[in-house]
Amino acid sequence: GVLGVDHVGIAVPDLDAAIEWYASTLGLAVTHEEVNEEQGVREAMLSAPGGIGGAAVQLLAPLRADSAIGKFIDRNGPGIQQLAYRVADVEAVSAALRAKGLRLLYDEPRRGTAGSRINFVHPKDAGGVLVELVEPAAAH
Ligand code: V0V
Repeated sequence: GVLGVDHVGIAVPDLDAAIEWYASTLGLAVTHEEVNEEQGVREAMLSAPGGIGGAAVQLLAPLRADSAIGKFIDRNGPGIQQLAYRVADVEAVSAALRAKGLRLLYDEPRRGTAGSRINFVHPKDAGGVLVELVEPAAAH
């Protein structure tokens, strides 16, 4: 099942400007940064140094105008785009939600941040929230 909230994803037009804003305003630090070509994003994970270790903030900037984040910003402007729940087994949770009639966006999990495996529930089947399921890469 769901283990907790992993991260909150925020669509931003300019990743470097957003990283600077979160650092200087809220004191959040980047723990991971990468480009995900398949998802069309440049993304950064942020957390509070010495904080409570809660959910991360994921800043998502579009690589292309026709990407999910590009379209989201076009339609809504910058803002919260998704809520990601951590799961131990993304296939099992996806199957359980499909069995309840929810639409999962992918037939098979795709690659997410830091080698994780991800899928999404369509926002129209989740109370208007784009729900991501994220199975982290195996601990090493
Ligand atoms: C669209 N809608 C949303 C939404 N995006 N509602 C809440 N939150 C969002 N983020 C609503 C929209 O206002 C429309 O409502 C309706 O859904 C449109 O649905 P659609 O035509 O089926 O789809 P699109 O073209 O608007 O695309 C939405 C979806 C797309 C969710 C299908 O964004 C997608 O494929 N997302 C999954 C991939 C993704 O988000 N990648 C970026 C993050 P009305 O107007 O009809 O009422 S990558 C990531 O998170 C990584 C790498 C990671 O965490 O590791």
